Parts: sequence; C-alpha cells; structure tokens
Amino acid sequence: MNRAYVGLGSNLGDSRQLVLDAMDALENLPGARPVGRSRLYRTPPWGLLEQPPFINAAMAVETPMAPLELLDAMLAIERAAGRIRDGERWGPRTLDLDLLHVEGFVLHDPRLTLPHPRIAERAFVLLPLNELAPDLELADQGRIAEMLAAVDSSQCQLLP
Ligand code: PH2
Ligand code: MG
Ligand code: MG
Repeated sequence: MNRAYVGLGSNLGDSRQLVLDAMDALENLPGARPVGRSRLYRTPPWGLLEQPPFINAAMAVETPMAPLELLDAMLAIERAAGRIRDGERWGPRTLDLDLLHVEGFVLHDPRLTLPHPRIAERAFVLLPLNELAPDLELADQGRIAEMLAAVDSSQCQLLP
C-alpha cells in the first residue's frame, strides 16, 4: 500500500460540499483505506488574484494504486464534479485535486512531479497538510511545519 497526500480545492459551485464529496470519493477508490482528513479553510486566491476565494483541505489515504494510476482516478473524480479544463492556468474551478506526495516516491514524469514542486510557497496547501503530517519531510523542500512557519497564512480562515 502507498500512503498518498492529496490537496483539495474549489472556488466554483458549492465548494464546501464538493470538497467533502471528493474526500468520500477518494476514500472509496478500489482498495483504498482512509488515513486522515484536515479541516476546511477559506483561502485567498493565489496566482490569479481576480477570482473568488477557495475552500482548501488536505487528506491522506492508503492506496494499492501506483501514483500515475491514482492521478488518473483523481482526474476522473474532478471530471465527475463538473471540472472543465479550459486551459486557464490557476483559474477558477469546481474541484481541483492535487497529488502532493506519495511516501517513498520521487517522480519526474511529464504528467506528474512528486513531491509536488510548489508546496513550499503555498499556505493554502501547507496549513491543512500540517494538520495531517507536520513532521513529514519532502525531498528538496523540507519539513511541513517549518515550511508553514515561513509563509504568511494569516489570511486563511478555518471554517466552522
Ligand atoms: N489553486 C490554484 C490557484 N490558486 N489559490 C488558493 N487559495 N487555493 C487553491 O487551491 C488554488 C489557488 C490552482 O490549482
Ligand atoms: Mg492546484
Ligand atoms: Mg490540479
């Protein structure tokens, strides 16, 4: 079994429900075992600023799937949630599932880089991920808790 860490985001539609449903869908993949879910956060848009705030969360699952197989399953969950890929980088989306890390894997595939190369600069990833794995050490980037301490997460709001 592989332990995978996934970042979830949404800023179109019923974002909170879309994220919660996606967590269920990931845990219900064939052979998967739930490991942990973060709480949900409302976060200011990063990258492309003129768009609604996001709901973000993170989760860990154990899966018998290889990373690229899991990526395909995640893309199918995004499509089922109405995700339309119109090519706008960092633009608004109903559901975004990012494979952040799979324990024991470093991958440089045209479709997938592991660990995700931009975790260190993103409070909206680090804040929920820190709830699950503060001591996790990512190749080339560092420890989650230390990366979180180095970014500004003051505008990220824990949802009640
Ligand atoms: N995702 C993006 C671009 N910008 N900003 C926030 N706050 N949260 C996201 O999940 C996010 C983003 C592209 O995937
Ligand atoms: Mg993303
Ligand atoms: Mg994505």
